[in-house]
Amino acid sequence: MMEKAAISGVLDEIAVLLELTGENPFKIRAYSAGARILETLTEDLDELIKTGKLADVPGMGEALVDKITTLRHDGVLPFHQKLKASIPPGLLEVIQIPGLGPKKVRALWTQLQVEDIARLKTVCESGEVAALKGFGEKTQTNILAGIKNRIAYAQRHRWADAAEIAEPILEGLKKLPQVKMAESAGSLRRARETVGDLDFLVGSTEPGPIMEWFVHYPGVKEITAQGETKSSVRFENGLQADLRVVPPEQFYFALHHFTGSKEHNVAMRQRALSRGLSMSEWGFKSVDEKTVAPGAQSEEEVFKALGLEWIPPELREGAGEIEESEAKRLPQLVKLQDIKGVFHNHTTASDGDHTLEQMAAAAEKMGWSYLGISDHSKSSFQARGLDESRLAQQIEEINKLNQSGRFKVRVLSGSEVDILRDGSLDFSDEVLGKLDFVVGSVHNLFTLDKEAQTQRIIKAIENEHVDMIGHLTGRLLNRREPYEVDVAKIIDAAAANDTILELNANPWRLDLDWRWWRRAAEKGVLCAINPDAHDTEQLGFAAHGVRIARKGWLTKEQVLNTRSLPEVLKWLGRK
Ligand code: DGT
Ligand code: CA
Ligand code: CA
Ligand code: ZN
Repeated sequence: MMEKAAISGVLDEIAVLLELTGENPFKIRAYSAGARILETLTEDLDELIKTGKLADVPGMGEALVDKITTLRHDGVLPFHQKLKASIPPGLLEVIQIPGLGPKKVRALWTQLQVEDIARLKTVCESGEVAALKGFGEKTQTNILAGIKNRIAYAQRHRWADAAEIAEPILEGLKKLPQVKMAESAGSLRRARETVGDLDFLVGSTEPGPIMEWFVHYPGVKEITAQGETKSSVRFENGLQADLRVVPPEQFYFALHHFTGSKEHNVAMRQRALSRGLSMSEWGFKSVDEKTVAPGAQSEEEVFKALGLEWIPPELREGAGEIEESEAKRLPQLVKLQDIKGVFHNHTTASDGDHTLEQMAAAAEKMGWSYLGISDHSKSSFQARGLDESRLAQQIEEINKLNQSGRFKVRVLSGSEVDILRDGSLDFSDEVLGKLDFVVGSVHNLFTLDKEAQTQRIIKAIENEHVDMIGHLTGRLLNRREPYEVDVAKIIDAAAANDTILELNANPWRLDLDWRWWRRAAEKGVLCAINPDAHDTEQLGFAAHGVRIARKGWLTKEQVLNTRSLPEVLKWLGRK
């Protein structure tokens, strides 16, 4: 059974589709009118259908009654589906651009073959749109701006980009004299890989000046809402931010609420209710209104009032964290300070920007005791991958550097060796055997079918020289989807062969995804947090990796590079 609102949505879409196909205006109007009538109908729809009285409603023709009846009962309408299939799917996106109605889109489609946004952009840039009757320069410029905003506004933002904007704002807020406490909440605080919008929360009794400061913050491009205690702004890159100011005594309840997630909040609220408390962003209220509900001077106290230990924000996804907290079984999450070194980094020998020495010096500055170098192998020619003789030369250089005693950090010689189509590796076992460690990675043939891709990687996992698998799914956030691979099967194979799965800490990748790690660790798979640094600065990506590892419930013990150099060497020599 389809809801009334959904039915009227379909009718509206039919009207748009008809207009795109160039149907006559009366027919089009009948559908949009039908949608309006349906929305304002006060009588029971099923009753009207059953008694045949729907046809008596002014404006309802027989055709409309039929279609509404079918939608109500079946939830789909063949007429609508056929109509939709007759139109390039991209056109429905084109029509979302501000200023483009069905009539204009039809002109673009029939005269300039615009079937999607990409083509629309091309014909705007070439000036063909301006030349079209009824369009002109100004319309063309507006369409281009609309396309640009659409991309920027629709996209979620990678965590690192969002954090870069959020950090100075939070610091600025904390310095305002009226501010008692301030925090970032929402998905940023929960360490999601991408962030929809920022959520700032402030405790204060004097919101006015705080709001003023916020909406005039440099970099704010647009104020989308300004109220007494809540404002929203948009930045240059399309990211939006909400600021809420609450009285200090409500702050920790609001912080908890706006940190989310929604699923976590729902579970917390249920737990509160079972204890006679209703819970909201304002605080607790006793349901019987006889007992006094507890307040909270910290987030710990919010949890404590419900018999729980404080739950790290990274874990608040409604995935059993409340049960674990109740049982005092929450994991001791890995910390950045636990990291003692990293594997998988590149130098100028392949596609890195800094030399071996520069990378070693930078690793030492990070306070690490080992640095793995794994440049590309020969098949990755576009990344200037090393062949056997250049690799032998690099091993020699690394040995010399280690012996020279110039750095306290021990450099480990490795390779990010390409996994070939059939799962064999770009170097022979003999060559691989000379390295301190080996990362096996897929860098091509992303379109292999799932079964073939999975078998390919499993074969590499089974190679005794392969210590870890790099960026398992190949995803680039907002840019490239992961390729098809059976992650559950890979996890089993990694566990069975004592092969590590990398947590690639590049903020574009964060691959393997946090959603898999708890399961992987439970199966006994060890993690390595790998910056995959292509310059000295990117060694700092390790922090992103640690954040995602925490989000994946990982403890120090489950991450190889929290171990000391001797322990790591022992592990690498395990086979
Ligand atoms: P985002 O912005 O899409 O990356 O994700 P969040 O989690 O930051 O979501 P947002 O900004 O819409 O809201 C922030 C938090 O506020 C959210 O995580 C939980 C809380 N919240 C918002 N709407 C609701 C709701 O309808 N119900 C409940 N229980 N909590 C909500
Ligand atoms: Ca948010
Ligand atoms: Ca928000
Ligand atoms: Zn790679």
